[in-house]
Parts: sequence; C-alpha cells; structure tokens
Amino acid sequence: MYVKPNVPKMAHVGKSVIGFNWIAGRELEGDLPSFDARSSADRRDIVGIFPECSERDIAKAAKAAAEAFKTWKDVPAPVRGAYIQRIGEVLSAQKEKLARVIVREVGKPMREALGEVQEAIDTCHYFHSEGRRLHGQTIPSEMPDKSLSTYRRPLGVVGVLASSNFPLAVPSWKIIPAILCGNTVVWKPSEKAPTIAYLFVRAMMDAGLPPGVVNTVNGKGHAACGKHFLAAIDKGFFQKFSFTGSTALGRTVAEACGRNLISPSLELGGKNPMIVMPDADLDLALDGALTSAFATAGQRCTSLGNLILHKDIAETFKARFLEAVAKITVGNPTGHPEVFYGPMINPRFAKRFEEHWELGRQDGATLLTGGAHWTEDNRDDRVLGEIGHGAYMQPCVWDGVTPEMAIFQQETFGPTVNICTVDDFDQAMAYANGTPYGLSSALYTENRQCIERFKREIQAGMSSINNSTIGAEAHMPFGGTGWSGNNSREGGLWVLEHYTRWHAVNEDLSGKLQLAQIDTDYRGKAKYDVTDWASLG
Ligand code: UN1
Repeated sequence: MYVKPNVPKMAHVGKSVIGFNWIAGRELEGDLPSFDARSSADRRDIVGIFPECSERDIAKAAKAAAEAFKTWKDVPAPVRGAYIQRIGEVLSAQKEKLARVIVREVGKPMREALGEVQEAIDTCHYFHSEGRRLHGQTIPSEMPDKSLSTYRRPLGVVGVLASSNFPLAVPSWKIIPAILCGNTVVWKPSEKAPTIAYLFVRAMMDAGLPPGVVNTVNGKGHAACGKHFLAAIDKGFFQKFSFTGSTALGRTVAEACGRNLISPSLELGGKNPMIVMPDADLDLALDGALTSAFATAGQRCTSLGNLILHKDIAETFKARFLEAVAKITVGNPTGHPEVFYGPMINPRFAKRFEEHWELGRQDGATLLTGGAHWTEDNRDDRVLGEIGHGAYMQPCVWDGVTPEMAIFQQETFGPTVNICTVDDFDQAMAYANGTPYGLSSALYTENRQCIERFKREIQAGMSSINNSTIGAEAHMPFGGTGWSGNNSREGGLWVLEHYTRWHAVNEDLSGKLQLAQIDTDYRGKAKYDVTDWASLG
C-alpha cells in the first residue's frame, strides 16, 4: 500500500535549501521569480530560496488537494493514523536538525525550538491513535425497528495559513488532525519560515503520505501570494479554513468564510493577564512572569501582556522583577543557545514594537526599563553573538499602567510587559477581564476562593493557576474568546469538531413508512383519572 514517493533528494546552494512548492506530491517551481527566506537572526544568512506563487499556482494546488481528497477520505481512519504515526517518527528522528532550522529561520533559542518540534511530535502521537477512535454514536430511535447513528465525515480541502512564530508546531495542530479526519490540505507557510514548512512536508513524504494530501504554496504575504490565498476562499477552493495570526487579518478571513458559508478556525491575538496575590509563592510568580513576558521575545499569542500586582506585594515584586529583567541575555541564538531570547522574527513585528514605545509615552505610562534596540554600537555583556543584521530589542517594562491606556488594550507582540497595581481581587479580576481579548491568563495565589472565582469569571480560553501564560500542552483545547478567536479550538479531542461534519443516518428495518413525530406511538399519551383528583377538594 505504501509506494515510495518519486521525490528527488534535497538541493542546496551553500547553506541555503533550494525549496519548492509541494503540489500533488511533486516539488514544483512557482510562476513568479523566487524569493530568499533570510534568517531573522542574521539577514545575510539565506536559509532557503523559495518560489513565489501566482493565483494559478494556488489553483493548481487546490485542484491537487481536491483530487487527492477523492481517495484519501476513504482510507480507513486507523490507517490514516498509521501514516501520522510515521510522520511523528520521522520528526522524532530528525528533531535536532529540524530545531536547528527553526533557530536559524526565526531566531528562537534551541531549547524553545526543540520544544516546538516536540509539540509537533506530540500532536502526531495524539492523532495517530485518534484514528482508532474517530467515534460516531448510536442513538435510540422513537420508532421500533429503526436504528439511528452518527458519523464524522471529512469536509474536503482545508486552507491553512499560520504565522511565523511557531512555524512548525502551530501548522501541525491544523494539518495533522485535518488529514487524520480524511481532509486534504493546501498550506501557505509564512514567508519568514518556508524552510521548516518545506522540511515538514518532506517528513510527510518520508512517511509515505500519498501525493496531494498536503500541498504547499509559497510566497510573500499581504500584497502577494498571501492575498491570492485569501482570495481563494471566495473562489470556493476550500471547504474549511484554519488561520493563526492577527485579529485584524482574522476578521478578513472570517468575512470571506462567512460569505462562503464555511466556518473558519481562528486563533488570533492576545493581551494575556497574570494576577499575583499577596499570598502567592513570589519566587514562583517571578519565574512565571519573566518567562511569560519574555520567552520568544514576547512573540507568542500567549505571551504575558498585563502583569496585575496586588498592592501589598507590588513594590517588592516590582523590585525583584526588575532585578531579574536586568539579567536577561539577548542575542543571536545560532551561536549562543543560552540566550533568553533572540531577534524579532518579522520586520513587521519590530516596527509595531517600536511604535509601542511612543504609544506608552503618550499614554503617560512609566518606562522602567528598555525602550531601545540592542545594536553593535549599543550593547553590553548581556548581549551575545553578532546582532548587527537583525532586530534585537531590549526587554521593556512599563509601570503605572491602567485599563484606559492603549498599551493596556493593544497586543504588542514583543518583549514588553505592563505592570498594573490593584487594591484587591475584585479590581484584579476587572483588570484581567478589561481587554477585548481572551486567550490565555494566569493567577498566582494559594487562596482557594480566589482560584475558584478566577476559574469561573475569567474571560479566556486558557487559564493557569500558579503557572505561566505560555506553554499550553498539545492535547488540551487551545484557543480563545472575544478578539482572540471565534471559540474554535485546536488540539486534543476538541479539534475534531472543526475538521469533520456530523452525518446523521437513520436506517429503517420495519418494512413500512414510519414518520417521526407523526407515527410515533407515544403510549404515554393516554391519560386517565384513576386517582380521582377532584376528591382532594
Ligand atoms: C502561538 O503563540 O501562536 O502555549 C502558540 C504556548 C505554545 C503555543 C503558542 N505552546 O505558548
């Protein structure tokens, strides 16, 4: 059943991978001249050279996916699961190599890149066996000799668009369950990280995944391939669309999906709160706040935005926090795996980060530290490696932040955190729920009442008690509410709802036409007055 794919060996020029689109199991050039995928850590380093796709290329990929769907949907789910098992095995075997590409391409430190590959492996492990559990239900009928059952059916071709900050893990959350459920995929990888995407599909080819089940189209974002990719929703190419990225673009995706009556999965921005109460283990909270705010240079949708401190510990906590922030090492992770964080992944993120400095000043917030780039001319011993060819930011901490301020409300997506001081738990909860977002959240306390109230009242898709806002496990439902998404979820059982449709089947064995509601023999209909209710007076 497994046919060795006819895929040539990988090509390189120097250290750059010559990349292609994957269409119908073949590596194809695009219609337009290629682009260089440069390392965020060092712009001189070309990690991959990739084709820029036209509308025609996207149509070709969608056609290949539609063609593959005809047979893939009928491959038994446990067998589809077995393909996924092998994809997981290839990823496991190449874990370090893949992580090194992530380090080079998007500039996250090796330990985080290894974690990211592991997240994709975990996703494969989970969905491998889910192929044996793609359960429907049997349901009692209101009629005799009639059997009712439900089946999960695949939707068709799934369009996948995800951001550059988790270029392997987040697409795996979408692609792996999508194909497990019998769908086929067209994926437009981020132009900042096409190489890891290309290698992910290579891993699928190594695992023997049939041609056309997963296709990719590469290219630049908004004004180019990305725009055509979204326009493909209106062309009816997709029966499902899954998006991770900004709230603004999420609205555009949702509008297009709405017009076409397909339901999108949307994982959007966050302005995630963390509350620290006076009875909290402050060492623990300190570690949690530091990691939540600054890991991945704050470029996670789950990064900490507003750090809400109870007034009784605010001053002590702030002092200790600033002391820890002052020790944060920043730098080029390709030669220095020990850096706490690396560069801004995308020039767009860097620009927004710079703009937020001005925003905070206009708001009247107090900048306690940060507010500048690290550069070759402005560096000290906390900066490691060559940083002259990337955007490296100092960690930023704002104080005196309140809900009316723009920096309280808007997602920044960079290494910055707002400190807000509150009088009591009521005010802390009001602050935590005081933004239109609702992705992740955290509370540090030992008080059971506060924990209960937090769990009940927080407007968020995900909450941590005495842990950070980041680091969701791959088999829990991941997603948000409000501006953070449309309450779709990725991961675990819950994602299956988004890549299948329910099919209700009734099978009548009675040999006569039995109409529900009309022919139903409701014996309970009979009503007697054996009790003689009137005798009670
Ligand atoms: C994202 O930033 O888009 O929970 C995903 C976390 C990671 C995933 C973040 N496991 O921080």
